[in-house]
Amino acid sequence: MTLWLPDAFRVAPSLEGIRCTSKPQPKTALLINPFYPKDPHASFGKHVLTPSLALTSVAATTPADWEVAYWDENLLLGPPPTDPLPEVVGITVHLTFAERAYDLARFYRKQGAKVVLGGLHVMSCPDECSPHGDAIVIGDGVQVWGKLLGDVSDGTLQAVYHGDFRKPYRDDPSPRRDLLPDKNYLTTASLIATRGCHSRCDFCYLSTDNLHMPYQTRDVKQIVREFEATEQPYGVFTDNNLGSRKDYLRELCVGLRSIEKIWSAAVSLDVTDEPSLVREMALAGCTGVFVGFESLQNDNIVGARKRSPATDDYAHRVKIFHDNGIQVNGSFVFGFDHDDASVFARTVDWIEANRLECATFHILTPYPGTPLFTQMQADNRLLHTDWSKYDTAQVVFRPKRMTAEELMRGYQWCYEHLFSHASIWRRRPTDVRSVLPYLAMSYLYKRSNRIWYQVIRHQMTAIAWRPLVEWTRRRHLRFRKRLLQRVATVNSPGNVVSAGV
Ligand code: B12
Ligand code: SF4
Repeated sequence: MTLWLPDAFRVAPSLEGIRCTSKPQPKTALLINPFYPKDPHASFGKHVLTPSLALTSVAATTPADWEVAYWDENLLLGPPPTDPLPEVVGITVHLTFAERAYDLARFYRKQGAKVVLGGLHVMSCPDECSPHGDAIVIGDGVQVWGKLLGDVSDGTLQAVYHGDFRKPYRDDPSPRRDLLPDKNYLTTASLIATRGCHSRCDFCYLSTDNLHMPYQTRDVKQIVREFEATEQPYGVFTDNNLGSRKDYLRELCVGLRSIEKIWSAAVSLDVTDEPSLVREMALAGCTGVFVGFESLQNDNIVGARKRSPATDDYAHRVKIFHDNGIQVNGSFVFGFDHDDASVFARTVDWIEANRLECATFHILTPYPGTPLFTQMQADNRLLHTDWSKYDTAQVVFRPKRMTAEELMRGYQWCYEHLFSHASIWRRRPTDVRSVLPYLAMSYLYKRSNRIWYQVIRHQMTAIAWRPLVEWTRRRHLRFRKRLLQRVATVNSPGNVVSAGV
């Protein structure tokens, strides 16, 4: 089935014919999040749910005598600004949009700006990225951005800067969320409290060669202050795994409880080792979790070296979240070596049986620099290294127990099936009071890509969504009161905001 994908979500804005008449304006910097093509199987709403913190974090260390601006090409606002021409253009680079980042770099360098490249792809493939920028930053940009701009002013810009993720994370300033176009996102309260993860799955970017990212936490009071300052009812924790240190998560929940906002976060399933912690999360405003289940087969989990409860315990763990009114957005990966063509129907059946409110599917993707990539390369299983296709929606390697075509078709079938009316209905919450909000979420968020396109294009995201989010927050506050009073049985409140990125 061919799904609807408008050009604006398929191709980046053209840079052809844009000429800049002014010279680079000294001490001005522009930070760009490049365009990437959208997967029509998933909700377009996902891309305006909440911004990445990469550039706002870096922006926070801009020297006081510099001006800094932010541009996200995925907001469909046209080509990035050139008037006045910034002295420095900083671009974040991921493998899926590396080519677009290089196009932007070429364009701005031609106009006379200095281009700095940073981000995950620079970390894993510095040699590839280096020729495209005047400087590259490997690792933490927060550590080096201020110095780098000083070097530009002094005429001593270096080709390579290194930012060490082992430096104390607590010392980082708050991200510059004030630079974000507030009306274009569902929430600008992207939050981050921790860095790293207690696990190191073979396929995860955290396992990239030479990446040393110990698990670190930020000051709870600072996180709470930042969340409050956003004046947004709903926040999204962008942490890789907010649940790696349960004592810290508990402390964070105590801090968040008083501000009466709602939030979602990615956590590993082992937070449910302590059901009382899950309850604390709910009482602190957690309405949804994004959980990397990855696979329902233990041999795949062990093969990927993921620390996880046994798969036959997954259902029980999901129930712990549901019992505390927390929606579960499950993430599943297809194409592991023990997966055959039966994996798709089995996974969808399980999702329905356990009434997961939402799920995201990914085709196994070996990111460069990870053990998975090294292994696939050694086994000659990679089909190509066209990074633009390494977006977890396309098959880039030879699977073991099915063909690449079967894997692709199975992945598409799962999305089509999950967003069908029948599946949405089958996964409705058991509590009748929650059915309507659940249906609203499923239809408005997941089945309304044509509406999302119009909403995004006309910069209506905040206006259209925030009243619904505020309604959810109020429902959640009422639910919290009941949860506090309750001893054993809990009814889920249902939410209309997504259960995580
Ligand atoms: C928010 C988010 C999103 C948002 C916004 C994405 C966007 N590009 O605008 C949404 C929901 C839309 C999204 C979608 C997807 N995402 Co996403 N996302 C994230 C998430 C949760 C948080 C990003 C963040 O804020 N990080 C915190 C910042 C501070 O860290 P950072 O980005 O590494 O930046 C630091 C350095 O790298 C460096 N730096 C970065 N940029 C720059 C630029 C300059 C100039 C300098 C000097 C330094 C610098 O300094 C920063 C401060 O230390 C991350 C997980 C994570 N915790 O990072 C996944 C993550 C980035 N996403 C990922 C993926 C796979 C996707 C999808 C492909 C998933 C899918 N199939 O739909 C899509 C496609 C989007 C795309 N092509 O980019 C992967 C990327 C893996 C990889 N190796 O590339 C990650 C790492 C998740 C994971 N654990 O696998 N995503
Ligand atoms: S649990 Fe998640 S964040 Fe942690 S290493 Fe595995 S995939 Fe990465």
